[in-house]
Amino acid sequence: MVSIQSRWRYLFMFLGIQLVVMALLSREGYQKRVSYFIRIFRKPDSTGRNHTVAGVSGGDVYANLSHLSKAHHHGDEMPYCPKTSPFIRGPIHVSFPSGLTLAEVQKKNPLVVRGGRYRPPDCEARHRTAIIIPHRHREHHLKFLLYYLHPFLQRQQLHYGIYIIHQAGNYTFNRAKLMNVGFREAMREEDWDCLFFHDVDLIPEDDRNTYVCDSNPKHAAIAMDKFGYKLPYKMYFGGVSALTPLHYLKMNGFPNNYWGWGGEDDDIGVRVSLSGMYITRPSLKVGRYKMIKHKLDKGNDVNPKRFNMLAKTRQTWKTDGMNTAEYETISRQYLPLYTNITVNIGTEAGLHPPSPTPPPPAKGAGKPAVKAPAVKAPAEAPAKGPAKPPAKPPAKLKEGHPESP
Ligand code: UD2
Ligand code: MN
Repeated sequence: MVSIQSRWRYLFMFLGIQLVVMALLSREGYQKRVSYFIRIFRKPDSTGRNHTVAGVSGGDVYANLSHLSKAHHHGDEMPYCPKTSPFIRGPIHVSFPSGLTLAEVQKKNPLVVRGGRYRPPDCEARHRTAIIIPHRHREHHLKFLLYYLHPFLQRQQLHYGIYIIHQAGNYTFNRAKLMNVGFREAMREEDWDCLFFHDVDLIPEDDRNTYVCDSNPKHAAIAMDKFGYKLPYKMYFGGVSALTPLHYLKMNGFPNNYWGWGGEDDDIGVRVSLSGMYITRPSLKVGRYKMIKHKLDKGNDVNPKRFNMLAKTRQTWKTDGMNTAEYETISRQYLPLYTNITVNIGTEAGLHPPSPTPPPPAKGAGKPAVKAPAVKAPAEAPAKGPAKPPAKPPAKLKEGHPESP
């Protein structure tokens, strides 16, 4: 039998234990409940977590990076960064606000040092990646790319450097040859273990698309808005690709002879398989990019010879590539957000083509006055004359993008 007094005692004890248990559980439960309500009512982008904007999900590319600037330096004793960075979040919201300046980009990236270099401040990076960007007259695009790319790479805890390879003069643009220049110039500076060859107008939309190399050449820009976020064709290798120095040398780099728009990306894709490698890709969900809308640039007309050249890649890849890339470095500038390398890559007629109206040979001179071209002239006649000094200001950016010819 239990007396009424002891019944009350049991009841109080029972209530007491319940209170203690509730107090212990409530700390975590309370936090969860509060954060649930915050998530429901917060403004878009206020926390940097993923949210949905008009059906496209994406977070702020700068979210949660600010505490890095307070991180300690441990000198030689720094541990390796984790295999998967804790900053990786997934989809990134990409938009192009007017009025953005390079000074703002610089302010938002306090840990980026001279020449556009970065190392994680609190751990030893597992990967060293150089970004190579062929460039001419696309400063507006470059500003947006830098705004997104710097924090994107920091989220991945990479040791990285950004190189802009700027084609000097107004002669026809040559994207692939500029990549060869970028490879040589970047490797001259640091022992990069991976190189990302990157169009200036492509903004990655998911930070799980890690800028590290695979065992084989990787095509990273697999899903672009301009192609409806689908791979346009199986061998497509344009936009953004990643190769180790060994991959690059194994396929003799990129071709030097594609002047103007088109074909060079397919040639590079063919080189990958001709040299006994294959193309790897991230998933369609992760390899997503937005291309800043534009028209075909002045000085980058569609290359009419591209199909004929592509048909011959098997015969040409060993004799046209990294082993024959000739150029002259005009300047190397270590700017706050990138290294700018301005380069003379010559013309189809060579690095120092003969002038169009050579002066008559001096009387009694034994040798011809005109120097032979430094690079073997192509079999077909050049489409345009040799490089002229810049006569006009940079072509203005135009809106819209042509249908891919
Ligand atoms: C496609 C490919 C690109 C390349 C090109 C054909 C995509 C996303 N990209 O780009 O990788 O194969 O076709 O050549 O499909 N550039 C300048 N200044 C110029 C011209 C070009 O900086 O005057 C650079 C810039 O980095 C640009 C890149 O070259 O992103 C490719 O040129 P594009 O953007 O005009 O060609 P697009 O978009 O058709
Ligand atoms: Mn483009």
